[in-house]
Amino acid sequence: EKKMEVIEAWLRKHRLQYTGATRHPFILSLRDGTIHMSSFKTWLAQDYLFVRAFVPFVASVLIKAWKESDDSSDMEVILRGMASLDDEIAWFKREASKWDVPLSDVAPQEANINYCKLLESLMREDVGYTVAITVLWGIEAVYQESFAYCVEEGSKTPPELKETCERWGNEGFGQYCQSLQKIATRRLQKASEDELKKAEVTFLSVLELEVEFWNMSRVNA
Ligand code: HMH
Repeated sequence: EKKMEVIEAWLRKHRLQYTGATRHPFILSLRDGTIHMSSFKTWLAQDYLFVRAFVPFVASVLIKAWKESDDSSDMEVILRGMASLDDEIAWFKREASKWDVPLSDVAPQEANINYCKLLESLMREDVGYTVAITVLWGIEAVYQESFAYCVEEGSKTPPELKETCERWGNEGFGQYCQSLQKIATRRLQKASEDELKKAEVTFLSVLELEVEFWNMSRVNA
């Protein structure tokens, strides 16, 4: 009998938290077309700031892969993900100008600051590759699962917001998340009890921070 993979087991154990992060009211409103443009604009500006902080985090995971990984293809997966953030930042700028969202004077809100603080703490040298790659998977997987829900059959997402959903809901991004999950699974299989615990706790923090992040865009928030 095959032992259940670590991530598979976590997703069962923390189903509620995972669903909370991937089926948030913001995403439900994007899918059913009731989203307020002010919510979307808040998310857009805050996520632009988040992605700028996310780049150095991904770079730190790349460095850990180079130092600690037993498989040279890990680095290539991470590098591809990092490279696509270049295009992503350009997309945020275009999208923001389309909606008249001035990116130059947005201030990060508390939820965003807290999330970026977690990223920064994980960039430290004493945080191992296993924890870091697991977190990278978790962060990307939440967006993939969330936006993929908005591109499914039956979604009533407004046409002008479809491109946003496609960005994280497309097949290629799904494949990237699968690759990250495969790497994380491989590493977690060989991890110590301490590393496993730290990875699980940090994954749960990511889920909470994602919920808080979506909450910023609540009407009257
Ligand atoms: C808050 N989580 C947040 N923003 C993102 N862009 C992603 C995950 C995926 O990159």
